[in-house]
Amino acid sequence: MREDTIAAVATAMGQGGIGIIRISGDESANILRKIFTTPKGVELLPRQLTYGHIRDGQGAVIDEVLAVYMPAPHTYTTEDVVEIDCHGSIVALRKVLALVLSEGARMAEPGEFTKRAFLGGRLDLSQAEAVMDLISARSDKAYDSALGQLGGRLSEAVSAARKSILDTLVEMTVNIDYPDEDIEELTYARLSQALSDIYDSLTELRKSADSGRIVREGIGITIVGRPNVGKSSLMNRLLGESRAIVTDIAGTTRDTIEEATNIRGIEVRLTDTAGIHETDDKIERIGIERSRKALNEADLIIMVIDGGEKLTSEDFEIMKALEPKKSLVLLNKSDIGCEVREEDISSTLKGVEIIRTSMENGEGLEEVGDFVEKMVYGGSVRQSESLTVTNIRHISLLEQAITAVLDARNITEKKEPLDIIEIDVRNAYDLLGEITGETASDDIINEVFSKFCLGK
Ligand SMILES: Nc1nc2c(ncn2[C@@H]2O[C@H](COP(=O)(O)OP(=O)(O)OP(=O)(O)O)[C@@H](O)[C@H]2O)c(=O)[nH]1
Ligand SMILES: [Mg+2]
Repeated sequence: MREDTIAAVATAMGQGGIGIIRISGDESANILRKIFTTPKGVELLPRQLTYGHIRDGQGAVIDEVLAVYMPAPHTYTTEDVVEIDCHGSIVALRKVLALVLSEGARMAEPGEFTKRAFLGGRLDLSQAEAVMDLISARSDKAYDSALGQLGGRLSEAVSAARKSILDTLVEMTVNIDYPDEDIEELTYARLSQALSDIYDSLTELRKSADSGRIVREGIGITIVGRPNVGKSSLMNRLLGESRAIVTDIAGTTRDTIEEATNIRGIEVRLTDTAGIHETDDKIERIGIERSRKALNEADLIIMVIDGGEKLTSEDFEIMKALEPKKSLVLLNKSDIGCEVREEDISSTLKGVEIIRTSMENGEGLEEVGDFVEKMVYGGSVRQSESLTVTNIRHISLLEQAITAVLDARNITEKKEPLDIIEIDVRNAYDLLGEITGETASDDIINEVFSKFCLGK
C-alpha cells in the first residue's frame, strides 16, 4: 500500500441539498463496500453513480445516498477515489464520515487530496495552487486567471524560460569542462545576449503580476470631494443600489462607507467619504479625518466636483492633495450645466483625466467603467487568454530569479570565469523550478498545501 486511505467532507459544512464525502487511496472501494448496500439487482460498477444506503455495523440505515467508485489512475488524486453524495445535513455527514474513518480511513489534512494529485504527477505545484485560487475566486477575472493557471498556462511560460536557461547552462558547462576542445567558443557577448533575453522574458512575466494583484485582491477606489457634490450618489450608481444616504443637505455623509462591487468583472472595494471642508462640527471633523486616511489607502481616487458651480478654494485644496496618476476627476451634475473650466482643473492636477457625469441621468458612467478597466489592464486590449501571475509565492520566486539572471549578466560583462557565472544561472534555474514544484523541497510543498481548505 503506497499511502493511507484518506477521507473528508468535500462540500461546505452547513445545510445544503447534498453534502459529499470523498475518500482516496487503495482501501476506498473496500471501505465503501463495507458500509454501502444497494437494492436487489443493483451492482456497484466503477464510474457509475449508484443508489443505495449507508449502514452502520448493526445494519441500521444512516443515510440514503448516491455513491460512485472511480478506480486509479484517472481520478482527481490519481488514486482510487470514492465519493458519497449524502443529504446535506451536518449530522448525516458527520455520521457517514465517522463510519468511513472507523473502517480504516484516516481524516485528510487540508489540501491532501490535491497534494496527492501533485505527488501523483497529475498537477504541478502552480496548478495545484490554482485549484485553491479557483475555489476562492470572487470575481470573473480572478476566476479566469485561476482557470488559466490550472490549465498550465503559467507552467508553460515558466518551463519555456527554464528551457532557455538550461540551454545556456549546457553550453556553459561544455565550455567549462572541455575548454581546450574544438567546440565553438561561447563568447561572453553571446552569453550576455542569452541572459538578456531570459531577463526580458522573466520581467515580462513579472509585469503581469501587477495587474494580477488587482485581479486577485480587487482595486480600492475612494470617492472624495467637498460636501454635496454627489459622492454618495456616485457610490449608489456604482453599486446599483441606494446604499448611501443622499440628501441636498451638505454634510450628509459623516463616516466612510465601504462596499464591495464589480466593475466590468473587476472586483472593486468602494469607499464613500465625508465631504472634505473646514468645519467646527466635532463629528464631521472625525469623518473628514477618515476621508483623508481612505484617500491614502486607495488604488484610485475619484474626485467629484459639482460642475454646476464655480470651483471653490476647497476644490483646489483637495486637488492639491491628489496625484494625477492615480486620480480621476468627475465634473458632476452635467444635467444642470457646466460652470467649471476644465483647464483650471488640469493646470492644478496635470494630466488628470476628466469625465463629465450626471448621477441624475447616468451620463459619463460608461466612461468611468472604461477608465477603471484601462487602469487595471494597463491600456492593453483585454485578452482573456493573457497570463497573469497572481500568487505571492510565484511573484517572489520570479523576482529572485530575475535578480540572479541580472547578477549573472553583470559578471558576464566583467568577463569573470564561467564557473562563477554558472552559479547564478543555476540558481535562477532552480528558483523557477520551485514555481512548478520541480525543485521545491518537501517543506515548501507542505507549506503550500497547508493553506488549502479541508476536503480539497
Ligand atoms: N442635478 C443633479 N443633482 C445631483 C447629481 N448628483 C447628485 N445630485 C444631488 O446633489 C445632492 C447631494 O448629493 P450627495 O450624493 O448626497 O452628495 P455628497 O457628495 O455625498 O454629499 P455629502 O455626503 O454631504 O458630502 C443630492 O440632492 C443629489 O440628489 C447630478 O448629477 N445632477
Ligand atoms: Mg455623501
